[in-house]
Amino acid sequence: MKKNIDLSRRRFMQRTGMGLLAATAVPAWLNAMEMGKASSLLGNQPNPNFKPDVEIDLVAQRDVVSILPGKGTAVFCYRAHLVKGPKETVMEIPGSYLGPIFRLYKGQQVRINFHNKLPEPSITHWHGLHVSPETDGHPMYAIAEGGVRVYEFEVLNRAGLNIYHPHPHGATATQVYYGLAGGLIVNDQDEARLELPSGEYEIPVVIQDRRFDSQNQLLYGASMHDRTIGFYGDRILVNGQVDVSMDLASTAYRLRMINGSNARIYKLAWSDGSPLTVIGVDGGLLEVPETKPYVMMAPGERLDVWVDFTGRSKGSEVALKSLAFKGVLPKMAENRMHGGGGHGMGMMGGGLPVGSEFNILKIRIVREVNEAPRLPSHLSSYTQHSVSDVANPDHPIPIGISEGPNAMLLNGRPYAFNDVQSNERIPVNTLQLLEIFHAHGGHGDGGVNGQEMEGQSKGMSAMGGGMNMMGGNMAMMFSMAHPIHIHGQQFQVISRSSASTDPEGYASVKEGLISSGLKDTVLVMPGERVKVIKPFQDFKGLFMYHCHNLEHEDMGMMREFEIY
Ligand SMILES: [Cu+2]
Repeated sequence: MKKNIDLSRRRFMQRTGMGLLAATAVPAWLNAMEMGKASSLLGNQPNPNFKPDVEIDLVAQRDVVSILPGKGTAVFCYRAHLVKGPKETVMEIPGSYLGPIFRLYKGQQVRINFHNKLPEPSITHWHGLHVSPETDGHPMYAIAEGGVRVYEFEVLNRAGLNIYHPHPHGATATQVYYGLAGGLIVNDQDEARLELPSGEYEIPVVIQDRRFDSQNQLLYGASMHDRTIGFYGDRILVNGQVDVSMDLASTAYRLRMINGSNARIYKLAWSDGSPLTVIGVDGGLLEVPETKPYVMMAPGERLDVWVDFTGRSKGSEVALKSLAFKGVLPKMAENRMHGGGGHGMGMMGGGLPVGSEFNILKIRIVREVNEAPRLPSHLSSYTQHSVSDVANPDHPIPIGISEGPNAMLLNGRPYAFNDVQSNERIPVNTLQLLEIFHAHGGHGDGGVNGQEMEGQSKGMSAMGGGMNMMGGNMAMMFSMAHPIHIHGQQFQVISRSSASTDPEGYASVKEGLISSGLKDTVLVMPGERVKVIKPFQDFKGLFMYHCHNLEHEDMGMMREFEIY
């Protein structure tokens, strides 16, 4: 009975959401023009010819929120106000430092007025959205305190879960760490037809790790070691809260998961040994559901997980865990973490070593329901490309990872604005093959073509003399896993070579790497080579690609493609 009410409410919400799309848009530009007169738009005037279906004021500001018992925690956070559009566009997560979840529909015209009220420059990137370079949150558009940037775009993406977060060069890691991040859901008609769990049965699960001092304040250290392996917290937060326990019903749920951590990689599994059912990844629904014993999730990645608690009795509990694994850290750091050499805060990731086992989220069944929607056997259709479709089947665009004590590089070069190399220039409206690999990571075979070798040798000398002497074994000591994120349209992972530098570590994560679906962030294990096919359509200009270990990104493991 309850279920029927929920289902009809769900259909109603879907109808109203979609219905507003068709309704005549009332221009909101008058309102925006008023703002322009009143404040400094810094050349970012709204376009009077742009007719938004949705308009949001988004503010990055300081706040104090309650995370631990006692004293409040000072944070940076996104707060939003819906100026125009369906009510469900902005869904607050009560009490959280996380920004509200935005819910947009494919085809909507969206205007977001971003106000920076932080005491430092910032800019917002829509991780996963296919938008123009001016709208993508490139670091060159960072605005100072008091500044405004107006984003106007059409939602071109298919249904999926995306992220909004800061992208100022050199300060992304700290701004995200202190709280700036939010989820951005896109819905479309193909997805709506599946009638997946929605409303209270669709739950955001944003996973992060943080460290607190004795005054409940966020601790962030950026020692050389922290920068090299990334910064790890010793408390796990879900949706901005610690020790989260959710009271749910014995029915099916859709968990919309984001790894919003700076550096931590999770090996997600259910505590009772049930397999995980994955229905979607970064770029939306898979073709068919996949069941996995566990799933690896790196910073910047998203997962759409189906879970059905039917048959569980009231009072029963299950936890979402991260299981033990190895092989993602440089050998030197991993030995130190697991070697029992102490638990110093700076060196060990606090009391929660990377790859250790811990609970993320407890779920308690508090209501028995005897019905659940059925998991669809077919979820979505999208164009699946093969190498014969790409413009460059024999010359993949290289993304060569090189890491050293204080030098995190791509294709041998640190990030520099407008430093585009010949192999980073890509003609618009083409489909390209890209190969991501460890340039010094074990095979000793370096690059894939001459262009990349040229870049690599420059980078090697930039790192200082010692690195030039590195043979395969020395390089392996620094080799670690990197989640590589490419801005713009999602890509297909078409092949992964099995990593040979650390077979034991690789075996502990291998079954949890998902290669199907559309991705924008892919975890590349030490020694691994990953080939992807990515479209570069519609927009010319500069688009970033970088490591989504945010400490690495800020250290310069970031480059840009110029689409021409
Ligand atoms: Cu990295």
